[in-house]
Amino acid sequence: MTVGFMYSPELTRNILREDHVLRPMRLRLVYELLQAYGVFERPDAVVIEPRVATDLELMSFHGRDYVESVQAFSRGEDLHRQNRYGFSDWGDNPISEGMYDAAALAAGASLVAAETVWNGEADAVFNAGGGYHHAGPDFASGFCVFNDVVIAILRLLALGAERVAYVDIDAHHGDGVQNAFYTSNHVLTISIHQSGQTLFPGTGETAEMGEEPGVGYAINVPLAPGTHNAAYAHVIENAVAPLVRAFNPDVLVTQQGIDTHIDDPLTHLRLTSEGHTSAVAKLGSLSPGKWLAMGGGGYDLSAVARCWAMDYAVMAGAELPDDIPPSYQENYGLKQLRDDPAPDLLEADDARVWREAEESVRRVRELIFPVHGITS
Ligand code: OKP
Ligand code: ZN
Repeated sequence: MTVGFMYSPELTRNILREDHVLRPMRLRLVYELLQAYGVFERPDAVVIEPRVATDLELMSFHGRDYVESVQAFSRGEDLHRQNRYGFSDWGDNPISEGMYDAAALAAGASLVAAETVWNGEADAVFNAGGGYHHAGPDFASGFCVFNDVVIAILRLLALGAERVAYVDIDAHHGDGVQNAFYTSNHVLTISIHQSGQTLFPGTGETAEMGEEPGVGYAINVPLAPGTHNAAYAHVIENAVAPLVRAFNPDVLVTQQGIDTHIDDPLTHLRLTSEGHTSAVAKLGSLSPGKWLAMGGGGYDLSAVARCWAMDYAVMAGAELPDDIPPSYQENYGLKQLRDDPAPDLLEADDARVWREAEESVRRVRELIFPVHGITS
């Protein structure tokens, strides 16, 4: 079992705006935590250097005009045109110097990760600095400039993959990836998220299920605010896992946003490290031996550092003791790797969490399972 971790200090540098909630230094926290635990001393745990994606590679999904515009904006040119492409000084997608290079490097990292997994040089690779699932062909959205996920999946298909399963456990709906493959039956997209009724980007209802010939190959599992480990495990077990098994993918791609965490400032889900890593472990058990894992959202730095380090440990089969190594404790003040159990919800809130989770499972089983010949 060889497991890669995409890393270069360059991936941690681009500041979107001083007050922006997405802080690229979070990736360094993950890397240094794994290093402090000595994980990279294992012969099977390898750090892989990313490269910058070329314009041509970016244009496998994005329009030429968009790619060239992002390049110009990044140099401070043509800024009066930025609003057309989803950018604004005050909003989710501000323009920063070096934005193009950072987004092209994130996409290049996902390409290297995809190629490494497809070639069999590694059984699994984690590109924690990727997972920009909202970007569209001609616009930036939700902190995402280039959709490295779509670009990586397109590369897998070009290399010969016939079936790619994409499972997105970020708290937000993976709309950009879903839409890119909405009419395809070669890419199964599954997104589990806080319902669009209460969270950006507002989409991701169970009724969004793909269009010919992709009907039944886009799956959405919306969840109520307050959703906790137990309800989350229930939907993975009863809606997601049977579909991935029946689809029998050549490659598994996951987006492991950790903004589902109870401490995340942007969402209202209540997962702890236990709920998140159990979900990742379950998904990993469905991998056909080729697993491309990506990061995604995650805006509480402690949750990001600890949970993504644990994700990589799951992938590499490494046991991490709960006591965080002293060197890391001194630098960042984190002491304990795993979260304590979350406090219980009020009874009425818990009832709503279960009702909505069960309703989403029921709808997926009713609408989607028959397409895949799963009887339940
Ligand atoms: C990105 B990812 C209203 C606020 C919306 C955007 C959140 C993007 C999340 N304009 N904020 O999926 O974690
Ligand atoms: Zn998110």
